[in-house]
Amino acid sequence: MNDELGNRIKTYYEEPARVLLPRKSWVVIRVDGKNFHTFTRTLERPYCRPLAEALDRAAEYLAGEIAGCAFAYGQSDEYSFLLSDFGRDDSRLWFDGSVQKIASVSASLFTAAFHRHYAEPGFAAFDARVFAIPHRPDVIRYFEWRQADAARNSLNMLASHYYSHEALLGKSASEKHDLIHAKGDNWARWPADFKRGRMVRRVADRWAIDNEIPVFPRNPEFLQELVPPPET
Ligand SMILES: Nc1nc2c(ncn2[C@@H]2O[C@H](COP(=O)(O)OP(=O)(O)OP(=O)(O)O)[C@@H](O)[C@H]2O)c(=O)[nH]1
Ligand SMILES: [Mg+2]
Repeated sequence: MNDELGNRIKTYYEEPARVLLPRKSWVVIRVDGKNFHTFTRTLERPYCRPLAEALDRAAEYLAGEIAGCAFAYGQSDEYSFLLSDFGRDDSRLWFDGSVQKIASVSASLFTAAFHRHYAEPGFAAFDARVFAIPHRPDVIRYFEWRQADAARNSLNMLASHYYSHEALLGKSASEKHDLIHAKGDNWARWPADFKRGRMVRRVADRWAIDNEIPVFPRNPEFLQELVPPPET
């Protein structure tokens, strides 16, 4: 009876909700702080390094757990992981490409690792989404897009450090730069990791943080070398 009931539940209800990612594709997992606008309210602005470092440690840990992880890129309250199953015909995607399993395990491992390294009170949570990108140039564009977001976020954070929300409404990026200059500061002089984001990548046999990554479109070979080539 119990087997029958279990089979019924599984075949009627659980299996139809099992979504699998395609094999032989690039896969991105993006983990993002849930409601960090509120969680970070009391943290240092425009850039809270202990927060960034706890995110880095969590990303280092998760990169080590993900089968076939190539690298991870992080900025603001998010980290994106690139993985693939290329080069090994017998290999499977992480969790056989099960969307629910990958997303839920990524979010929970990242949250647990973040809290191990982040001592402040408060309870952070992260969501995760996972998707395949079958077209290699779009994998490169994906990371360029997240890095452009890092530049926009850091400019907004710095501008709102000096000006009210109302004073910045409708202002273009170059107007925000001018307003920051008027306060004697300069976005360009802020550290690279604040403006461009950070990377977790393999150095020798271990995962390491890179705080000095280039602007991707200005150094196209940087991502070209990190994104796995397609299988032929
Ligand atoms: N104080 C501080 N806040 C930061 C820093 N980095 C990121 N944040 C905050 O993190 C937020 C991230 O924004 P989002 O991910 O778009 O929004 P969210 O509030 O997390 O909402 P959801 O992601 O939709 O759950 C920003 O609005 C900032 O307030 C930092 O270095 N210092
Ligand atoms: Mg968020």
